Amino acid sequence: MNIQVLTLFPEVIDSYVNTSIIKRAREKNIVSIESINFRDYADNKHHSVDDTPFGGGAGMVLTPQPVVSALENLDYKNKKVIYLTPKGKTLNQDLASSLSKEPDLILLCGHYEGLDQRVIDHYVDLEVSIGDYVLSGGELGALVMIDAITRLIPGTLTEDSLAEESFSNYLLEYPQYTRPREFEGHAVPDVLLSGNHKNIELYRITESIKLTLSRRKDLIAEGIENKYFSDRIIKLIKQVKKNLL
Ligand code: 6GU
Repeated sequence: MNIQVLTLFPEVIDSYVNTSIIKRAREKNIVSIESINFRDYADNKHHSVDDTPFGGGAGMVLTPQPVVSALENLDYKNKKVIYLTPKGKTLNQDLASSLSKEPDLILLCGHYEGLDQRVIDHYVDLEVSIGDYVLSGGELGALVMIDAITRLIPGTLTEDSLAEESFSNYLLEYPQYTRPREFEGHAVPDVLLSGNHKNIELYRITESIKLTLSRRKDLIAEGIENKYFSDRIIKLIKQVKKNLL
């Protein structure tokens, strides 16, 4: 997959995508990520990219020309253009999963009061938000999307770690422990030290179900609605609800 990020702050994007799992995915050529400063496409002497809003009001609006020139330079017609904005469709695991199958994404980051509506209307395919709060610009949204998408592309993670993750199966992940066996008087659950893999698996699924029922009942309801759970998991959910486990 190729991801191109149009931003006034490319260094913000570059710093995070040169770290950890995304860095490794780039090195393995699973994903290419390029940040582009659309200020470089401003055709005025001062490389200015914003102006006051027609009709008045606070703040500045990004002018269409630099953004559109940058998009044209990127052959945007053959790519999915996404604008990061609090007005967009809220990112979730399903949206990340469907976007992870796109060959080419262009992520457009606004700043100030955002983009001129004509750019959104005529150049943007999808508007995405990362949650119900307002950020100063789209860069954090773009990075959140890049992270969520990259880890879903085959080869980035091992099959096992992907399957075990929260949300990938409508259940929050079970708790993890490592050495030492006892820390500040708190012991690791005995079952994890038992070496009995069937019991460990049952303990983990049960803990996942308990945690999800207490924190995110909506995920369980969604998993049931999408007929995601096996008969065994459904039975365990019922038992946990009845306090039998
Ligand atoms: Cl993607 N951008 C901005 N500026 N604010 C947001 C957001 C994105 N998602 C939630 N709030």
